[in-house]
Amino acid sequence: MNQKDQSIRSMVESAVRATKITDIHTHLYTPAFGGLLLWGVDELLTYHYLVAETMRWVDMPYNDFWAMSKRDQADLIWKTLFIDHSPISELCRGVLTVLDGCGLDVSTRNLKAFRAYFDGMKVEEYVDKVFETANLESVVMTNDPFDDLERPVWMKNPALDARFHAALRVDPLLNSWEDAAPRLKSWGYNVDSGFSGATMGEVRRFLTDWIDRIDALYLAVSLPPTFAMPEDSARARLIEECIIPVCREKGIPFAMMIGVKKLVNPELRLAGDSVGKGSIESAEYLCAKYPQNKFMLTMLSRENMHEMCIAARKFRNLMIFGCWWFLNNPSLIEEITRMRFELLGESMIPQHSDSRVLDQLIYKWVHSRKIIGDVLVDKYTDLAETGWQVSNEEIRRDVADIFGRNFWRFLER
Ligand code: HDL
Ligand code: ZN
Repeated sequence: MNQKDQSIRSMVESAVRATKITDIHTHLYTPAFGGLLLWGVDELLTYHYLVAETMRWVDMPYNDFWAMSKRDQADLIWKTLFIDHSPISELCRGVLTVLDGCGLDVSTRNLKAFRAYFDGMKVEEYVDKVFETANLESVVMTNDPFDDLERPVWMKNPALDARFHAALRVDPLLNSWEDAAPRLKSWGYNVDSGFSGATMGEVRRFLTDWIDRIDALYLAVSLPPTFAMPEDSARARLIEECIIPVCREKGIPFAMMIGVKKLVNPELRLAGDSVGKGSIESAEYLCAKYPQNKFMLTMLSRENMHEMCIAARKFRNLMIFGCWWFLNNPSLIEEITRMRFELLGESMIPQHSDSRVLDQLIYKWVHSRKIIGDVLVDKYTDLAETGWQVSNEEIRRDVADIFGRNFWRFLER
């Protein structure tokens, strides 16, 4: 590697390592939400991705697994995926990256010792340690007013840790309106599932109340591959008559997360969802019809990635983000990030962690920083080969943009 290339690599690695990240989509909670915040090695091991991988090796009935204690589940997962078979899947590797990041000696394979480390840890102390190790500025939570455990906490106006921002998640409202309507009614919103009377205005009031209550940075929903706009459906009416006007009035983005096939194997519970190719036309329709609105978009199918980049080239009110869920693997993160830099330059958000367990912030960002950094080295090296000299300040500027500033600027637009 010549001197010029070496200096590019060292500048990029330093910038990528030093830049604090805004993680724009997670399932984490501040400690004020109590047990809703998951952390520690047994939560890491029983994360639903590892459950799915374990159940491929064992023949026990699913319900027997679900009847086990979390510790027994973790023991089974550890034995199956780490001892009986090498932990080369991204999720298993992630567990080891976290343990190593906490300064534990992974070579001992001593789960008892790993547990002792977490048993001695206070959650507030561990939040600080994880944010420092992952070098994070802040995270955005996923906040669901239809969640019976989460809603009561919000109603007591909890004191939030400033590193945790809120996003309003409305899957039940948009994807199961028939069930959501009576619940809204029970909360004092005068709605009717047949959309009669004041229903649309009352749904807008519900959205506004919750955006204000949680100070939501954006409004989000996960959508099936069959999601279509325009469409003669409750979901389409609620999006065009409630979500769009409220988001425009509040100046916040509407984040669509398209491609989830819910519960293809219900016995796997949270691990039972699958993936399907969505329709980019639906996102293009909304971006074109509502130029005053801001839209964020991530999709779950690898086959949607290229058209998502092209749609972003067409609409400056569209911010694409992340290598979501089944795309959050090194080979796909690299492929998608290269495609995005080549088609969009830095005007996108390359990654979010989607962390459900606090500790995952460590591994998801250690792994993604490395991959994104390596792609950036190639891109700057390509420039150097034309004679274009990129400065250290410019590299730090670009990395700050993709690791947080693009998000915050998009919110301000
Ligand atoms: O709907 C979502 O936000 C997804 O990220 C799901 O939570 C999914 O189960 C998940 O955990 N992905 O990582
Ligand atoms: Zn998620």
